[in-house]
Amino acid sequence: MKREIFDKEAFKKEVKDNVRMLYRKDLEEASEQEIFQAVSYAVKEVIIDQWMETQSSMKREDSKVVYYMSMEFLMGRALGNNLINLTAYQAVAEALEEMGLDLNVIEDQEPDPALGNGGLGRLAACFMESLSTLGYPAYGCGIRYRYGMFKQKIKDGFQVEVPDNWLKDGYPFELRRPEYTYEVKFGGYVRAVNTPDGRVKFVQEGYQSVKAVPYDMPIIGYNNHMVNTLMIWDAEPAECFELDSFDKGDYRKAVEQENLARNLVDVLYPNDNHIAGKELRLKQQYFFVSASVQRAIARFKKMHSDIHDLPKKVAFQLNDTHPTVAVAELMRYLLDEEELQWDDAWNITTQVCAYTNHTIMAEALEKWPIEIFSRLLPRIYQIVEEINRRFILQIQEHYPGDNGKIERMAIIYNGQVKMAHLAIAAGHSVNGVARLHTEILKNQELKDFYELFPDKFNNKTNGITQRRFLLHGNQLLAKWVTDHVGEEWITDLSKIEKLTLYVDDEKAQHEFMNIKYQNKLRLAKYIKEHNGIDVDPRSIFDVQVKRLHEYKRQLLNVLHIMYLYNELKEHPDMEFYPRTFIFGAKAAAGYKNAKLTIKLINSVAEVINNDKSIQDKIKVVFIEDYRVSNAEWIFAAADVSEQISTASKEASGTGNMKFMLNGAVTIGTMDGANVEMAEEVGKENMFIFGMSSDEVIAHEKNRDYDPMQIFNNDQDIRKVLMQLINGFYSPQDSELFRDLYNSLLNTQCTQYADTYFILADFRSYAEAQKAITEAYKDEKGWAKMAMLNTAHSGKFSSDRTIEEYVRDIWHLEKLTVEPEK
Ligand code: 26W
Repeated sequence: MKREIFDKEAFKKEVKDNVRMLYRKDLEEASEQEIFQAVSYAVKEVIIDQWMETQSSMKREDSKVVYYMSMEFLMGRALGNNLINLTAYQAVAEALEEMGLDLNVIEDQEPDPALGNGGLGRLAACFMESLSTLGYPAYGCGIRYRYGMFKQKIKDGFQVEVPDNWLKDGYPFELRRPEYTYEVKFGGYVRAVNTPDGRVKFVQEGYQSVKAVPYDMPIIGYNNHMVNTLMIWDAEPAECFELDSFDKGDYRKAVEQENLARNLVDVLYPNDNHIAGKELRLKQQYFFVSASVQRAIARFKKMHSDIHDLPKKVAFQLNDTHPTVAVAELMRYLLDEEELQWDDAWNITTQVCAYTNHTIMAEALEKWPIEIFSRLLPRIYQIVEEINRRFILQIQEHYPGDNGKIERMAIIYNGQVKMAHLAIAAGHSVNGVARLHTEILKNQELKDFYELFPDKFNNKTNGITQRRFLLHGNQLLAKWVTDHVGEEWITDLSKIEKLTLYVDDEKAQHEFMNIKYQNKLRLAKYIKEHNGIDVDPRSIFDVQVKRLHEYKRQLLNVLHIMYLYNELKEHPDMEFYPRTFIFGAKAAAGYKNAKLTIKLINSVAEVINNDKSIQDKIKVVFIEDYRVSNAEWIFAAADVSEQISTASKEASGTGNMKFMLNGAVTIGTMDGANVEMAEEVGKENMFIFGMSSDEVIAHEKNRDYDPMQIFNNDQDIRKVLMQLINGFYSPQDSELFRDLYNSLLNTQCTQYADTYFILADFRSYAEAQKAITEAYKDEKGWAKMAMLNTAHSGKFSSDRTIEEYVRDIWHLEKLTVEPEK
């Protein structure tokens, strides 16, 4: 079936030519970075053909297109995955080898495009890849931040943030498209103008404008010639003479306008689940949304004359509330440019827009002060006011006299514009990202909205792409799976279930665990190189990698390690199976307790790793700069996956799925998608602990949780917590970890002590950890459990998720792209 896309000799020549053309050098003189560039341009040659073919089929078929709008796309490196999806990885690896080059080393030269924080951004990247693989026409719409997620350095155990200048050597997989430049306007005021035909037109005047220039990146489908486009927008200054005629000659304004463009897309906000409420962020949102809406409509209008047909050809998916101004921008366009009546425009807008919610954390809900919103986006604000006015009428009609409803549901209230309310009122679909999360939205957080619009609510459990997280990230296991069940799993992950046939087969068990061992060796080598720590690949690799957040409870994990260490010291002869606890996490720069938790992990590591008396039974490793590229290796090497969020707080989680696919066994709470994982693999093949989401929510309502009681009654917990404030892990400064101690016990410091129920779940967590050790000692039993996890991960492919979005929300048709003859 596979057509050879790469003629080896031609490819080799191309690489050599590229080195000459780009750098005026021979291969022997070129640096590794230069070779990466040359190889990438050679690959881009092939991509370009398929990209153009895809564009022509889209035009020919006049396909409906989804525009996935997201402030974040956490793409990770492209070269390796592009080769995988072109089914050219082996061929290129061989060609390079013949030239004396190592593809792995070349891949490692690529910057890790990190235009996202964590789960939400990586989900957007997985979705784009699945859309292409499944053959659905799509554009990703985002921002080309000049600096992505910061690089993390650990200095003296503390996180230090270093700017991520990912574009410094030039990025070979992007394409500047100046022909699709649009103007985006900020500020000024709105003037009502009477038109000769007796209508009123609204025009924005005295504004500052910015030019939005898109860069396209190819998103390659697996073995199907389909290449979709991620368009990310750069801001360029509009020339001074392009100042609104009203402001001609206003020098100060011209300079301001230039500065606006310079700063606009400088940097990704590195907060996850916490809103900074900064004016620049709202500017970023409107900037990329306005440009994307303009490009989508221009594309539509090339082929269609009746704007009422827009919903037949265009879907906007809003990735959380961040791009929600899209609804008002679309309304503005339909009202002001197309001169439609309100009801007509509204009808089109609701059919086009749909919203995904990714979190119930109160501090992540976007609200903008009216002052900022109306000053920055005067016309958009007018439109939001009108949407709000009509929405309130609708509420009053439904619930006469119920002012509570208005208070809770209004889009504009108490001096703020509530973006989630706007998204729900203006879209035809609201979805959560795992079943439990969607239920919590319907029954708690968004209850009022669910009552008013029951039909809008639906669930789309997240997924991940098996092409990156198994086929590329774990090539040994990928090959083994293919040898056992055929290669269908690559595009239909449900087929991986056939592995269940082998779970009792000793040979298969042995091979499976041996592959895990090889991957552990690879990670151990990485840890040695980066941390200088020796870890034993035969120990249990117990891994928690994700953003650092109190609700994710990295603190529970460390406190438990501190407890285990105390146990070992008190009972030196106790039976203890060696464990390596591995962490990776970035903390938002201003998030004190998160940063202190990183320091605590490193301090605990320092003490334990250097205590000869425990004979290396516990090792603690903090992997610096956790990101997509090292994540692939980490998932492949994990025995145990820590998914220990306070039940009800983690909307879905997607790391949990990546571990499962790679044959790690989960220790977790009944939260997010863990619930559905347990359903697929069986609770007996996971280690479930802790309070249920109902219990957590009940305690929060009743405010009847008292961690001090646990502290007073449980000697082990008490000892561990005292070690936070007696200098045991910080001999130079015994007060160093006081804030963490306080967060657990002191009601004066936080609103409630132990907001995330760490002490409440501690014992049950420790029990589950003990059960893991017991299970691991049974080699065959463990191998079977690990294999069952891989075998039952089929549901968690983003291909399945995308098919559901297509079926229920977007209604797209598949496109076939014929290879050029
Ligand atoms: C700056 C404010 C802000 C607010 C929220 C930034 C980023 C967010 C995101 C919603 C945080 C996020 O990434 N949420 C995660 O989304 C994943 C994909 O759906 C889920 O798997 C995670 O559970 C959820 O935390």
